Amino acid sequence: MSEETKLPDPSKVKEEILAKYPPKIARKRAKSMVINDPKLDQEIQSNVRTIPGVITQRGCTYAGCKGVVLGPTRDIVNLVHGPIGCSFYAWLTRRNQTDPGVDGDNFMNYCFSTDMQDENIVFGGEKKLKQAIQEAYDIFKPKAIGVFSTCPVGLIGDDVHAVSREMKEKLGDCNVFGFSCEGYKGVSQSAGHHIANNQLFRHVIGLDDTKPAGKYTVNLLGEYNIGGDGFEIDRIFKKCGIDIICTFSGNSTMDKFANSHMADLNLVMCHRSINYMAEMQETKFGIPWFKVNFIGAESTAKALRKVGEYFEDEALKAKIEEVIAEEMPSVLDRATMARAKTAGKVAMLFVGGSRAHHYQELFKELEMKTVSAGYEFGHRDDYEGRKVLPTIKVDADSRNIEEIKVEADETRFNPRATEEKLEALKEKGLEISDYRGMAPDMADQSLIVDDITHWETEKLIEFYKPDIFCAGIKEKYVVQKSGIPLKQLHSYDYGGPYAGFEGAKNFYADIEKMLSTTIWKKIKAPWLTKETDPCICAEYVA
Ligand code: CFM
Repeated sequence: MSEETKLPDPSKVKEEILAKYPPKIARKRAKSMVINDPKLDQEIQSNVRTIPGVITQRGCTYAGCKGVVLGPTRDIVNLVHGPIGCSFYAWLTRRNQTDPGVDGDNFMNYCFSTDMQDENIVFGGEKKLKQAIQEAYDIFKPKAIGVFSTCPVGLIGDDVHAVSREMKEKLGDCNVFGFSCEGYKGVSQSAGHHIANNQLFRHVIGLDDTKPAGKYTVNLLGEYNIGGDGFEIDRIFKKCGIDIICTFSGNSTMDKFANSHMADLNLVMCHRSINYMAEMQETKFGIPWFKVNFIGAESTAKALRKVGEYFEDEALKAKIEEVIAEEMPSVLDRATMARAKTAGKVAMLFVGGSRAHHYQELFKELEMKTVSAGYEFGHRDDYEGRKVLPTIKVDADSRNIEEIKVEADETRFNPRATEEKLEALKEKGLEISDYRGMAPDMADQSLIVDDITHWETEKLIEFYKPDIFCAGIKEKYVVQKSGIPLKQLHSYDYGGPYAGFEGAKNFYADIEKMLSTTIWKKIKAPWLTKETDPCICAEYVA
């Protein structure tokens, strides 16, 4: 990178940030704030407890399990066992889209809760849970009911698994299973992803051995159909003639999960939330996996080409090239148009566990610089790559999350590709069973911050003066009050889709618009006066 394009050195601002913390906290936070050198293997402390008292972006284990992984599946009744407050954010507040067709079940617009009261906390809530399962069954006759534990369930010792077993037996034609995903169970929502993967694998995957039709069959793992992203990816795959058996879990159904082990390949989009499923399916059924990214038009083309390489089929490769050639011109036109406003502008991204990496691709296409990024709850492998997995210390918090023992299924293990083939694909640069992580893709001297606090956010905004900040609803108004536009990347601010080719165009347009307005710079807090801020515009003081 040349001198002019070199990013500013954040060492001083890092020191200033840390100086405010008590020494022990400063030492801990220092390990989670790393000035990136893509040539070095730098350790980034992550997946550790948030410091009490700071304002974190993180959510809880229940959020990761119920909200993220199972939430987008339309025909399972997701029953929350807990006080009603835990259900508030589970009801119509997320943006997973789904397509139930004309007469398919769709329970995503409902909110199911046992509404625990004081009396249930004192005397136990299992009886109420049984009644709730029965009631949900009587009204909706669903194929499946998932029972999600909130914090008090673990504290009082209700056995959601025993209740689920009993009710499954009683109901006969409904798959009932529980999740020990109490909010406190892990250090973040990441633990909830793992718990969700385990229970889906245990109770649903492999129930239907029907051989799917289609020459090239894949599952798309870690794509949650936020803002219709999954629909755009489906459109592209369809055009290429590739069949998606099941998406985990955007626009998914129980039947698709049950049949997913029959696919020939697993494509992993969000590594953080679903790598467990990819590994378990590989071990038990012999399905290889590799990492893809459909955020960014170039990344989309790259991912499609990888699929073509994997299937080693000239006709498929030619079809993929044809689709890319058809889609790309309008994407490039839109990018060129947007670049008039976006080139050289500066972005910061702080999102869950994948998007802070993936969206940097779209900013690159807009010729913008990502100066600082981080995950809320990523692990070291999401930053540094899976090569560090053997060196990650398993602490008490991680040990708390069940690691299920999976072995090859004697009758159904069918390695889809030989070792030699996989090796040859690796040679060609396909990340087979691998993920390189975010750090190697970030610029020299960019700042990586894990589980960023509000204090750190404010200081870094002052330092970098970014043109756009990407995060979620909890950060949105604080950032906007400092005069910086905030783009939500969890819900897309009700825009999107942003995946694939059409999605890239939508994103360029939205960012171009956001960078064209000066409105945020004009905002002044009502308590500011001419005396406290002489630059204030007269009309605001009147
Ligand atoms: Fe994966 Fe996600 Fe993300 Fe995530 Fe999430 Fe999400 Fe996210 Mo919000 S599974 S890690 S737990 S890509 S809900 S769809 S947007 S924080 S970056």
